[in-house]
Amino acid sequence: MKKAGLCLLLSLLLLLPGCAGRGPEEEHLIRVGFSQVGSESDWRIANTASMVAALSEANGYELLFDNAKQRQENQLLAIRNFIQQDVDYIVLAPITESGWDDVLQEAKNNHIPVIIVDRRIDVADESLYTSWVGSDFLAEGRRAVRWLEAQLEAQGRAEEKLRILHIQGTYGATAQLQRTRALTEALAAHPNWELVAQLPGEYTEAKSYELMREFLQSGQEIDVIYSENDNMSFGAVRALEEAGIPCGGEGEIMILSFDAVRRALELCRDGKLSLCVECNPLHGPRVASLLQELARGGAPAKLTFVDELAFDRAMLTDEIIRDREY
Ligand code: GZL
Ligand code: ZN
Repeated sequence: MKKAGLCLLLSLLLLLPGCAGRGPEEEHLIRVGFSQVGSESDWRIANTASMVAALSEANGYELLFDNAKQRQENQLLAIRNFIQQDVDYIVLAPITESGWDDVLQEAKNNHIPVIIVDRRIDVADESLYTSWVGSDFLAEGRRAVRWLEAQLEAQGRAEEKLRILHIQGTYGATAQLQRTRALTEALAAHPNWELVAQLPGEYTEAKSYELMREFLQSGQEIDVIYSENDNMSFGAVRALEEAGIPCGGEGEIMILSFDAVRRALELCRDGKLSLCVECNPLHGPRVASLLQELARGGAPAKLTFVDELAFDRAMLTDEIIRDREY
């Protein structure tokens, strides 16, 4: 091949995307595209902070971050953008379980491994993602039900009628599907438990407050609120207080809440919430170790579940609350 042609070929190679325009020191950064659901809750804010801190340049990453503002179409756009930018890895926190097959097939066609965090995805081909890390949401729901059964037993109310208001998270999110399933199982097991209403709170304080105010105008009596995240519980507490209806005390409405963010633990310690079921958002370090293993050519576990607890007032101290990371 003529010398000129060789130079031309070499100069073209240098223009390939992914290598051009980056200094030598940047070349060794692992480029990660992270598509986040939104910023709908304290949990989500803590999850984002954990991911951003772990995938820092100091730790060897170039992080491309996208906040989808709770809209799946924004996540699909973000993933296609990451593919265009030829990232090394894609991390997806999916808003709902369905709708990911096509875009993840495009990532696979471009040899970009995908890690799923938090909620699950329901795809025909499980090879479309390399690993998932998150919570066992069904176990979280069953933890709440077991606690409630024990409380009712202790109060001699196990056979009494129990009127339950169910505030649900974003429909189709794994946390919603599985926390709801735990309550559905419990309702089937306890004929004296009655589901009074289900409110679509979308995991936000504002939506839950609005729906709770409307519900309270119906005058329907309730004994328990099963609220699928803390921010929706905050909205419900605000509406109850405005209506002059007490909660958390002896014989008052019991609120069972999920996430156990600091504000919720404080409300629990102060007697407003009855149970806080932990859902750990600190997935950053776990995702970073999965990426490191992939970068070394390793084969990380397909599923990694995080360990979680539940807190009631009897367990909570100022020290526990102070030492919490979120
Ligand atoms: C659970 C996560 C849920 C939280 C909510 O892992 O998907 O989404 O429970 C958040 O606070 O909005
Ligand atoms: Zn390069």
